[in-house]
Amino acid sequence: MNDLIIQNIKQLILPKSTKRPLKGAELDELNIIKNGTVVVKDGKIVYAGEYTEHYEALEKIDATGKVVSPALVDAHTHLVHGGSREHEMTLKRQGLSYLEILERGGGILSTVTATREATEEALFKKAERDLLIMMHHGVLAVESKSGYGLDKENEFKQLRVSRRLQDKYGIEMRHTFLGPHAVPKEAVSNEMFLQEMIDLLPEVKGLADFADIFCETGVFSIEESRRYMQAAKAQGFRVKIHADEIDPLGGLGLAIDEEAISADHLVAASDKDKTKLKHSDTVAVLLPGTTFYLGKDDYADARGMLEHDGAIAIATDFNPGSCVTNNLQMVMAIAALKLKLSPNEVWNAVTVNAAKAIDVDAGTINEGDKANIVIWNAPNHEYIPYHYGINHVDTVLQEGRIIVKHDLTLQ
Ligand code: IZC
Ligand code: ZN
Repeated sequence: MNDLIIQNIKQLILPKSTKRPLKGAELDELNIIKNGTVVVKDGKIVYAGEYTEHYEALEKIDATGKVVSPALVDAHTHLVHGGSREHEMTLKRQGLSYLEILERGGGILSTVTATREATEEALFKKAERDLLIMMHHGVLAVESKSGYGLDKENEFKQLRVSRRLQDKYGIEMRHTFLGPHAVPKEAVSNEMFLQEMIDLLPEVKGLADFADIFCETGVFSIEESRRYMQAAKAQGFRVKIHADEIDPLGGLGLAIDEEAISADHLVAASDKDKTKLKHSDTVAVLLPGTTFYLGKDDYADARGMLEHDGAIAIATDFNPGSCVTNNLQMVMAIAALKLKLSPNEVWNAVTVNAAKAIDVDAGTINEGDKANIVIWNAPNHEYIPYHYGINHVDTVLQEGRIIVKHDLTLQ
């Protein structure tokens, strides 16, 4: 006997199961079934498709008027961090830029101080709360970066917290070592600090899946980033890069040359680098919530990247400085409005392609997949990025078990 059947689904969203990320025009293709049915047994999908009465199950959920989709994937977050930076809003109002705040020892470096000061337990509690908020918003696969320790003890502390969260909640997670995220005050030189981080890589191997670097003016150069990525690959890591977020240094081209699993941000990526996407499976992870939060007018050229047959994904970049939201639905709205993505493109970008950007088996609910499912309080898939800034989740099922149920009843 099956465990669960979800019946009368107004729109059942079924992203394609593929080995490679969806590219270019493929992102606008999404299988949407009217009056769908989903059947679950032993935590896995037995059937997802058109209405049928062929199956029986112990439990039944009536999804009349609702959308059902795979749980979302947040492919770029700085989930584990100490403190907060609300005081920077005043500095920004006074006209200081993100990089100017960092140059003055604020920004990332103030989060480094708070993260170093926090006990592992305190960091765990804070990140746990933020992870639960993500799960309440329909996310069941998360990438989580270090990068606020900038020394062995504290980078490892962040990565341990990240792994403990995965153990506790059993969700799909990938852990990323971002030792070269900034140059700490005590460093003698960029060069020596980068070498220190490279020397940590063999030991990081047991804790992290990916190695990442912040390639930006005043942080790490293209040459330094190449050196780090090649050293990480030699240690068996897949690599990622924070590339062309503010200045066009050429990080996208480097990522493609080094066969990075993803290149993230890309607001200032050059046209020449964008054309290279055509022959690459490196996923361009776009973070439009960050552009919005930094108050910029120019967003990443998502349409251009798709025209060049690129693979794109969308993520929150949740962090305490440049994008302080862990609501991926909000970022879906910004992607629709500012990156000019169609609803189909937005959904593929936060499910199947986001999963490819972090190499997790997630983002689809086709036969045999884990039953990580969201039932949405929305009449169609376009509605979710349209009615922005709120949580549309009705129910979240993790491996077929209800873990979140929202209603608007007052106490
Ligand atoms: O804490 O500001 N861009 N790293 C690179 C960040 C944003 C996170 C932060
Ligand atoms: Zn980031």
